[in-house]
Amino acid sequence: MRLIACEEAWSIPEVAAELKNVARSPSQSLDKLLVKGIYDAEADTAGYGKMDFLSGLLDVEERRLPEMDRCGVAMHLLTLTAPGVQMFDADTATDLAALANDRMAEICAKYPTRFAGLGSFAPHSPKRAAKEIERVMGELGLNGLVVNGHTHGDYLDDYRFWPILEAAEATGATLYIHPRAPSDTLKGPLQDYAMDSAMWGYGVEVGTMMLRMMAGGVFDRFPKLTICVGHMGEMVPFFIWRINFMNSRAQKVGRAPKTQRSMEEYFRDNFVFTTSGVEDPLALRYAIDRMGIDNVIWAIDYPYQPMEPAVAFIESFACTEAERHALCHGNAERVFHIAPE
Ligand code: 1WB
Ligand code: MN
Repeated sequence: MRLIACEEAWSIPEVAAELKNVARSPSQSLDKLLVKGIYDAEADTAGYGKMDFLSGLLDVEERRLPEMDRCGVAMHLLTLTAPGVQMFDADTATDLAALANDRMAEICAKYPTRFAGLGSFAPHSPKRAAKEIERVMGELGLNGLVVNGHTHGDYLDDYRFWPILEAAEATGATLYIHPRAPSDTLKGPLQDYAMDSAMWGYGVEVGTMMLRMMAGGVFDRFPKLTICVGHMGEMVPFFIWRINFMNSRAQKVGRAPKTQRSMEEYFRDNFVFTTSGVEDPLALRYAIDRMGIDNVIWAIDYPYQPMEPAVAFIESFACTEAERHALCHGNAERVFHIAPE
């Protein structure tokens, strides 16, 4: 079975160097803990810890490809890893997104059956972002887009980001919303016990973004927009009944705007999600039965998650052949414009 892994983190030295500057800046962002741990070898990370991910992020040929071969992974859909360019000023972010997109396109051109990629853009410069999106989906021939949570505290339901959503919809680019740590206004009680990142904070951050977009009517304005999220849907599939019920109540009493479709319909029609970092067969079975097999895609989350257990998880998952086909590559090919074999 062709295995296409759809949330595979990668970076370039220029972005890593700029993140090292962020690590040494006065920023109070919750992301800074992680940025210090990964990008600044000399940083004092007492109470947080160093994390040895950088070499894996910067590498394609030396370790990643051989490990893909060893584990039977046909393809990685690469993403410039979180927080991407979103902590930089708008000009630096715009330039570094373009540079990363160029490098990514080179890798995909060199290994067309092994790597596909999602392009980056600077959300804080929406008009230039829209131009870059056209380049990503046109000239560069990449497979979609990625954004990492909020940008300086702003979420994608804000009308200032409409040029970006418009360009994504017009070019047929699926927009992957990958997590970063919760924004300054959301972070309060998430700062302790390692709750800032993958254990909990990331899901709170992206789940909040998803609900703001659904309840804010984004998909009435951009009905053909497809959003992908990771981590088994960032908890939303497990809460969709209550989200749906309570949003409908909120609409009746005027606490939320009237929308053309229900929250459940938006989630079903405008979202797909991957299994990244959630290797739990009960959660996957529920997600498929609840949201439909067309909406669920396999991913590893390399190098944050090791490849081998993620492959063992999907290969041992009890499902029909049609479901396995959809999970392992069929849905990825459809959603990310990857040529079938
Ligand atoms: C981790 C996971 C760190 C992800 C990340 O930093 C990202 C982690 C950007 O496991 O610590 C991720 O992509 O899920
Ligand atoms: Mn990830």
